[in-house]
Amino acid sequence: MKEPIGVLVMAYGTPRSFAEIEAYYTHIRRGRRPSEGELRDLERRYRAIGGTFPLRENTERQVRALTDVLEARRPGAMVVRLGLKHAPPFIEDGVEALRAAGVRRVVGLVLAPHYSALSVGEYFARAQKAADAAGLAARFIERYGDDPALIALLRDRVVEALRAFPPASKVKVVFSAHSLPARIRAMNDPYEAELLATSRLVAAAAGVADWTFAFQSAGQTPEPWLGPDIREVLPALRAEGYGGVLVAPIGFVTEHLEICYDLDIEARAEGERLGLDVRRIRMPDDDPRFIGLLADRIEAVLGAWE
Ligand code: FEC
Repeated sequence: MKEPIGVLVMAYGTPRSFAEIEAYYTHIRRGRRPSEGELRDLERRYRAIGGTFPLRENTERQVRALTDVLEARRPGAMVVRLGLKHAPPFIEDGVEALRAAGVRRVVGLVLAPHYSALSVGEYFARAQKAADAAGLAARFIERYGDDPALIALLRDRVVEALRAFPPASKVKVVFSAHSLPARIRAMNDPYEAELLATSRLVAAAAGVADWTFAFQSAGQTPEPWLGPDIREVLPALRAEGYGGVLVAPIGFVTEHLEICYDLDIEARAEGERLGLDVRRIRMPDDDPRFIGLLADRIEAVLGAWE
């Protein structure tokens, strides 16, 4: 029998408990320990979302759903393992688990649809290094932010959320994604163009002419980050006479701290202060259309490889 093909699903990762927050934050900071104040602030944000770490469960549910779809399509032919950027099981652990399962070829993907050298590129570099060390051949799915299935899913999520606003309200759709250090502009990085392309495609499919794009969740480091930040955009929209804002966080695929705190708590509170009704779309999560498109992309890589 031919050996199975490995699928390495990579995602950001989150702590499993409050005791792990410091190690997690230190890992995000590439080994630089955060100050006491920064640590307390991060703990405060996790407490504000109910003292939970929803990203872990959500990522695991997505991986299970993908495993089931691949198993149904190619019984016994694929082994799926998770590898996280900043928490165990790390990307390197995921590659090792695939090697131990007897695979020789690995297809890697990140649960983030848009490519940047500073985000997805870093996942790939670590996975490639681990695959090289383990003697595995690796290929990667670099992006899927313009996949028609993702656009259709996001279109439906935008349309359903817009319908729930009171009929007379003037609503702006704000597409958003995680900010990155502004130095990516000098690197000719595709991140911003890919985010705008997704925004344009979803807006056109949903028949939405009134939209804009904003970044969110910029890190607390001294260097400049990409903007405008969503918190700056809200007062300007209020001043332009908008009564509602629908945030569509297209740079993410599930709920986590940057959604549940930065948008659902912080941006919503800022909206309330301004008299703006701030809402957001439901995330793709384990919707069969989202999981199906990941499986399609994996099969396309295999088709080109076989
Ligand atoms: O729910 C959770 O526990 C994790 C939520 C979470 C996601 C996420 C996604 C991305 N990040 C990206 C880039 C950066 C850069 C820095 C940075 C810092 C943090 C901190 C926390 C955090 N990130 Fe994150 N990110 C999440 C959480 N991120 C917590 C540290 C405290 C803070 O700054 O708020 C800055 C590093 C530094 O300080 O040097 C850069 C990017 C994504 C989206 C793509 C992806 O998922 O990989 C890009 C989810």
